[in-house]
Amino acid sequence: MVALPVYQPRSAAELQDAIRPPRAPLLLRPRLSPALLGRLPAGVARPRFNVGELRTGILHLGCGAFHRAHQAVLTQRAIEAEMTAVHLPAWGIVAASLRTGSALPALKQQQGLYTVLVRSPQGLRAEVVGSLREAVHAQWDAARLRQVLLDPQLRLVTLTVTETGYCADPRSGRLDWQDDAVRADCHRPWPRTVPGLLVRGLAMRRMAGLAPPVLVSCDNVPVNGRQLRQVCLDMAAAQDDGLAEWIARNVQFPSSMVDRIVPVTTDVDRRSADAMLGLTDAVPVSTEPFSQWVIEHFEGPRPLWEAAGAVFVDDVAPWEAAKLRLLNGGHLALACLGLLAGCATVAEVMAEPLMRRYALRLLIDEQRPTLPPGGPDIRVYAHELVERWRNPRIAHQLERVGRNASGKLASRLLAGLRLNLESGRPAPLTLLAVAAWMWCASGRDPQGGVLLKSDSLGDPQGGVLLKSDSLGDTLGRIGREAGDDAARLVNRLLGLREIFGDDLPRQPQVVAGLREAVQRLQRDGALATVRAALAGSLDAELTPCH
Ligand code: CS2
Repeated sequence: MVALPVYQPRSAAELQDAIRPPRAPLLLRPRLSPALLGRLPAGVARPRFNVGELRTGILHLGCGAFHRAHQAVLTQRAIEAEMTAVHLPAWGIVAASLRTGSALPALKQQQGLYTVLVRSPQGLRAEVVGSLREAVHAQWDAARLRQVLLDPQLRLVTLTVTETGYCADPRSGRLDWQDDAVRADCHRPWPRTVPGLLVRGLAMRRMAGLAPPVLVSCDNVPVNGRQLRQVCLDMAAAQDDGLAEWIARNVQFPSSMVDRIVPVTTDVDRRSADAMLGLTDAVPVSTEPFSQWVIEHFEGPRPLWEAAGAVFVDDVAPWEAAKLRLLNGGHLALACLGLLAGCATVAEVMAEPLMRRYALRLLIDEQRPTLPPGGPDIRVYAHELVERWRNPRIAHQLERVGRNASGKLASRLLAGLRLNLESGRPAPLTLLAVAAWMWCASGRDPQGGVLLKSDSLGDPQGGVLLKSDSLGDTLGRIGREAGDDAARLVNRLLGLREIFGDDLPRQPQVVAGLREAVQRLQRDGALATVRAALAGSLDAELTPCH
């Protein structure tokens, strides 16, 4: 017989804790799992196929909430549209986490199942997704990932790894050899960066005589397919010229534009999912009703995504530019101005009529003229966007939207600014957004608002946007050195070539416009500055167009 250790409480309180019956009946709800799908209430949508029978054909890199609320949902619908009584298309997804992998244990426990909560102003609906068949970590489960990369059935690799995942030098678009992780990947037994992993996988398939998968980027990066191709070719060329040639000849890298607003999952979402399912789901995702995917045509087998609403086009560029400059550019502007105004979420900012006017004017007057033809109807899109941002059921944190803002500015706000300057069009609202970022990036907030509400009040490093920025240390130092001197702050930040290039600091109207806007933000606060910037602008075009 094994002698069990005797439990000896150290105090009466500890004894009470130890013998108290478990409190929350919620915890007694069984975990969501394939075996329990039949127990879901009628109102909860679920996969129409037997998830246990679904074979995998897609590897997805970046197992975050966005992928689970977007491509995985469209893939489920595509499978359902194509399946017959005797055929289940093999489009299950293996999702690989590259970083924290915090959702992995729960996803593994739930055998890949999770709930998508669709929140609209009218209410909430829930759908259980079963297209994600396996969740792995790119490092901890390296042996399994190797198997997946060598699976002859693997046809597609999709990616949501954020801008930084491409390891590209922002100025040249080439692989950034200054990055230690990139250099190390050429020698490591198992790579860590995205280009490193992809090139290793492609090399393995070439050696094994297998066809390469199609690599589909789903990140908010301009011409994302071309960007992905470039970093993969650079990584391959550093290892083996033959491999680089083979990739250039054989691998397709279609660009794609993805769109769906997906805030970070909160306890409220977990409680909503549990209540709707009658089961416990530790990793639901919450999102808006809108969803869009525009993909460049490519050859080879793929899910019937068009049956799920995806659109295939010859050229994604106009769609991508519209999405990046309107949605993501607008988001960034609202995040910076909103944080300065003491708001916490996009919906809170948009509840303010003045900010709705600002958003529409920014999108229609200043971003629209910079967009190439061939994409969406910009006026309709802009009005729809404002309605999406107003959705009071979506708590999209400004801090999250502004995460790593220094890496987002160029494609989202500065690209349009440059085109406006070239055509001699003034862009005061764009400059105001950039000034708001500068003021946020300085880590200072004269109103003592949200910007410094963190633990380090009074410390310029405490600016919420700095914590998450890859240039956070540099920005914090510049902010401290500039103190309250707006002109100095603007000059020093404009000197960051990786953000502003060589051209913008040389444009007198940019320097003067930014200085004036930062001074006003500093003196009058965000809302008064926005009001002054809008004074006199005509609202004729702002009537909704349906
Ligand atoms: C946001 C995006 O955080 C951000 O940068 O602008 O995540 C945005 O919500 C999505 O691109 C919407 O499709």
